[in-house]
Amino acid sequence: MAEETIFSKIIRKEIPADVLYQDELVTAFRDINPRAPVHILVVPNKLIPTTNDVVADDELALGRMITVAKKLAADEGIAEDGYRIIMNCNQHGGQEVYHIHMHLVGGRALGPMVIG
Ligand code: DGP
Repeated sequence: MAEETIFSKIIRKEIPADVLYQDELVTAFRDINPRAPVHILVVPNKLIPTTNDVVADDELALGRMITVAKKLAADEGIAEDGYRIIMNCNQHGGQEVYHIHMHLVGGRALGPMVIG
């Protein structure tokens, strides 16, 4: 059984967060440390620690994450100019919170993808 992270508490509304969207599969909230004018995290409600742990049964939630990101990009007014979607995995991917999440980042020109 994977260990819960702060994101499970946000999903259950046990700690505050700027939640923009929630349904039976996913939750979206603003990143506490935004790297751009728009920086939203879209997470599955189910605890999946990393993308290595994804199974076929998760495909509905993972697809929902994309459609919710698309909706939020439109709501935030960044759809036309564009944005970036990022998922980090494990140490080399720079993952800090072990509950998979999609970063939706935009609101300025982000430049080429940097691999540091
Ligand atoms: P990653 O490096 O991909 O695991 O990104 C984790 C992100 O989670 C990071 O951008 C900061 C954000 N984050 C961490 N703790 C909290 C929190 O308690 N609330 C919110 N809203 N965001 C958090």
